[in-house]
Amino acid sequence: MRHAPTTPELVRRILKGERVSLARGISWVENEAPGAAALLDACFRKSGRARRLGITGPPGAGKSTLATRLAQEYRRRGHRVGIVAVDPTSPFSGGALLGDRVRMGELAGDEGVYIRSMATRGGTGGLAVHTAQVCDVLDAAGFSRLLIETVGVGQSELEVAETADTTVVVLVPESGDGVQAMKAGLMEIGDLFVINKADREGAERASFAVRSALELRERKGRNDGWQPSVLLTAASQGLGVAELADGLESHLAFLEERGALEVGRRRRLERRVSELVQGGLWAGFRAAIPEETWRETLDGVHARTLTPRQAAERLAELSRSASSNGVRSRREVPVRADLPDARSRPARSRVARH
Ligand SMILES: Nc1nc2c(ncn2[C@@H]2O[C@H](COP(=O)(O)OP(=O)(O)OP(=O)(O)O)[C@@H](O)[C@H]2O)c(=O)[nH]1
Ligand SMILES: [Mg+2]
Repeated sequence: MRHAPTTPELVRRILKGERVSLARGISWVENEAPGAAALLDACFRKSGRARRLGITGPPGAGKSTLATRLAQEYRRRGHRVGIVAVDPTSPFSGGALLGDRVRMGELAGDEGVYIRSMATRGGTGGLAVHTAQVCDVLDAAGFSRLLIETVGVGQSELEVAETADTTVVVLVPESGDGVQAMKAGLMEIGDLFVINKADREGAERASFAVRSALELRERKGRNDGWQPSVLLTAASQGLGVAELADGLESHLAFLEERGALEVGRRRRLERRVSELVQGGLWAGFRAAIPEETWRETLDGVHARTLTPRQAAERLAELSRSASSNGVRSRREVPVRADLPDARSRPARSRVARH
């Protein structure tokens, strides 16, 4: 493929599962290239069959190793497997990508596995939306199990994990001591828990600590009837991996039987639409405000002559009139003249509505 293909051509090749086209299509999505929207629309219509499995946990817990082993296990069960390794910490996919390539090297040459590393990008949707979009492309291309690996250390990572149908939290024996102090978010998103590196000391104790923490979670009323299991694995030796695949499949079956898979998917789609709307509105809003106005307004807030609420209202008003007058009049919008002087108002009413 020397020349750039047209979007319909590329979509056709992706749906046939052509790897070079898949790589190109995913790059379009990541870079928000001109053809990406049409490509995503076409792929989205063909998606919905794959099961999306989140694999998250602290750095170095063995997520990539486990994903590699899990992919092999799913291959034995007749699935085609996509792995999306998300690295939110680096703006370039340098080190992490290289590391994963080495670790996931065992999968090289298998046409039934596709591995992609993603790094943080700005853009309209944010990382979670991009990840979901890449999964749509892989889903449309016929990969039936998608493993989404992300380091569970911050909000955006939790959001990525939440794009999955089911989520595994990978811990290590040493995590046991810190479970009570562990980020509540990580404990709450897990449908299954894995103590990896069970070839080391303390795996049983860690497993017990996680179970106790999960009982607390249940008492807080977060239980949906599913009892998260806690499994032991030694991913580097492939131990416990078949049991993990069984556990994942049980959870998917549990969700399906109760209609909860579709309820969850609907909720996630709603979130995706909301994020896109918010991103689009923000982009339009920001583009309508000249840089100078933006700066002056923030100066006003900093000097406390404007409250944040007043600033936001004024900017929104300016943005609205700029877009209704069109680009032509953007510079003509009287930036300062039409702003009532905040200082002339009594201080109390300025803050009263916060
Ligand atoms: N002893 C032992 N080491 C393991 C096991 N699984 C993985 N490792 C090692 O742990 C290190 C980290 O493994 P990765 O799979 O890269 O972990 P990760 O969670 O993907 O790491 P990041 O993506 O960097 O957060 C590697 O050196 C692995 O070989 C295991 O079951 N036992
Ligand atoms: Mg990794």
